[in-house]
Amino acid sequence: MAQPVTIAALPAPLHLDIARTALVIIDMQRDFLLPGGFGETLGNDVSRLQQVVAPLAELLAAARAAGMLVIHTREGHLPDLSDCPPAKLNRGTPAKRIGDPGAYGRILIRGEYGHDIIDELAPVGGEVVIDKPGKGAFYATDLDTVLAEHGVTQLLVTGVTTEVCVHTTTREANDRGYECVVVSDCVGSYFPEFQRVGLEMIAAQGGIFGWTAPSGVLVAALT
Ligand code: C5J
Repeated sequence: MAQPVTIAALPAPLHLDIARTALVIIDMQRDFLLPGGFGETLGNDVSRLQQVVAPLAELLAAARAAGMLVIHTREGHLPDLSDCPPAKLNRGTPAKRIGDPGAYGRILIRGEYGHDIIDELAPVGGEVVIDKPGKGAFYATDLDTVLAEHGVTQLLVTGVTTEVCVHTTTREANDRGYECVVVSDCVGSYFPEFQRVGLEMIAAQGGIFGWTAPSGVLVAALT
């Protein structure tokens, strides 16, 4: 296990205790990332999320090599949609809704091909997979318990989308007392403006709910 280090981050350097840090990979699911999937049916350019895959795969490899706890999350629902509030299910006028048949099975339904994590970042034995019905990874999950069991106090937050599930999870984690580093090239948004502002919001006001740093800094710290 790598030793504690101080990393260059925004808004200020951060002392990172790698033995008490987890890599959290949010919702790198086929439904959000693959051409023809749910994200694209909502009118989004999924290539913007694809840019995250290579740097995140490199960071994941470094975290695994360092023996760091790795946690993957998946946004989705039970097949009967009993855990999907009508306020979420009926939102807007999308071409397809959660639970409808899509290019990769029923959209955002647990057990379907599209709900699962892309091949490049597939969990390996022992890695925790948190299935979450909401945007935040703490709501209606045992994530907090898992982190406490492992003595984790700091999180490297990655995944998609920056302004939705990454932000919600980071804000919740911050409120629960975790120090969060959002890895700037390992989070992605369908909207370039949201990506830029979403990252700026985290580190503004002295790091109002976290730090940001590029993956190169973290890979170097882990190796
Ligand atoms: C969204 C997510 N954007 N994982 N989900 O609906 O950010």
